[in-house]
Amino acid sequence: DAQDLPSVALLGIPLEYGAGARGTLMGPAALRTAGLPQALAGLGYGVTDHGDIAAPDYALTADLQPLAERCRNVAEVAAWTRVIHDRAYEVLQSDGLPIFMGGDHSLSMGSVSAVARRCREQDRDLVVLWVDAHSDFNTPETTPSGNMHGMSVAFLCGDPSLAPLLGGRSFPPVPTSRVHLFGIRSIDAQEREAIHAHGLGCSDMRAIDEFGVSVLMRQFLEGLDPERTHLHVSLDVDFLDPHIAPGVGTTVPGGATYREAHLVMELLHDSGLVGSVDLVELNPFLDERGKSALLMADLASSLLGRSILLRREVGTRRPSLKPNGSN
Ligand code: 5AB
Ligand code: MN
Ligand code: MN
Ligand code: MN
Repeated sequence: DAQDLPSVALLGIPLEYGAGARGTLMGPAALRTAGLPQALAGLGYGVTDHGDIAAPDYALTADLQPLAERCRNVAEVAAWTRVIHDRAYEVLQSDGLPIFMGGDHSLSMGSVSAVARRCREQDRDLVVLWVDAHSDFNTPETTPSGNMHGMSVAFLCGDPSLAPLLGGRSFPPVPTSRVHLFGIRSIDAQEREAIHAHGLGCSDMRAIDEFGVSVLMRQFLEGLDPERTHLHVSLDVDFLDPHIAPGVGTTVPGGATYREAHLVMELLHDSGLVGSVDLVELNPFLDERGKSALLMADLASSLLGRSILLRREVGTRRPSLKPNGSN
């Protein structure tokens, strides 16, 4: 029923300093051009578009100096992380489900840290579902590229070497047991060791091939406390197979199909637990006639209740995952 739907808050984050390829700064504009605000309004949500965050001034201050050698554009990324965190925290205080439209994946250091801070205040358990070809668990010490979009999960789990990025702001690190990586098929050697050592949840592409997204997603969701969980979904374009989503700088073969990706979104929607979303890494400069932008907008619609293309009704498809059947 449309009256029960919360409002949605869109925040554009035109950031590209964390990625190896330029062009993700055009991501928010492309998601709007693909019709994301209209699609969500069409589902019955009240939609507030907070516009794009303006590029902050930056400087390589003494606190960042130790990171400069191993992290590309660290001054720029730090300045962005701080302004994203502050703006996201403001948006989280007005009610509504925020969608952070990137921008490269380093933006999640700002958005998810703000969500973590808000969850602590509201006494909710933050769980992060990282839907990505990569695990983004590198640190300045282990990164093979220096690209900071490959370090976001390590930052959010409290890696001390990355803490200076937030410039004195504090947030509760996300416990590694409350991070689940989904769709992973490209991990660096030291990243793999760290993921095992820290016990992050992981449904990699091998598991998806063997068991299917439905079984894995249901297992993940069944482990969450429906009364306490705030689920943050961080969706990287490269989760998708490059044939259906070429508009990303870090394509990896063997990604999710169109239907697998929609089913993930539909199951997440049915859980009723999603409280905030990142749509990241869309690079319109590399896209083909907007197809990746259109797919990301469509997946966001599926996540919030209905596909633009298939025009199904909200919540009529399958039994709820919630024990009491409310959805
Ligand atoms: B993305 C790589 N592991 O650290 C690195 O696109 C790739 O946000 C990171 O998932 C990809 O540079 C970061 C090789
Ligand atoms: Mn990523
Ligand atoms: Mn990725
Ligand atoms: Mn990427």
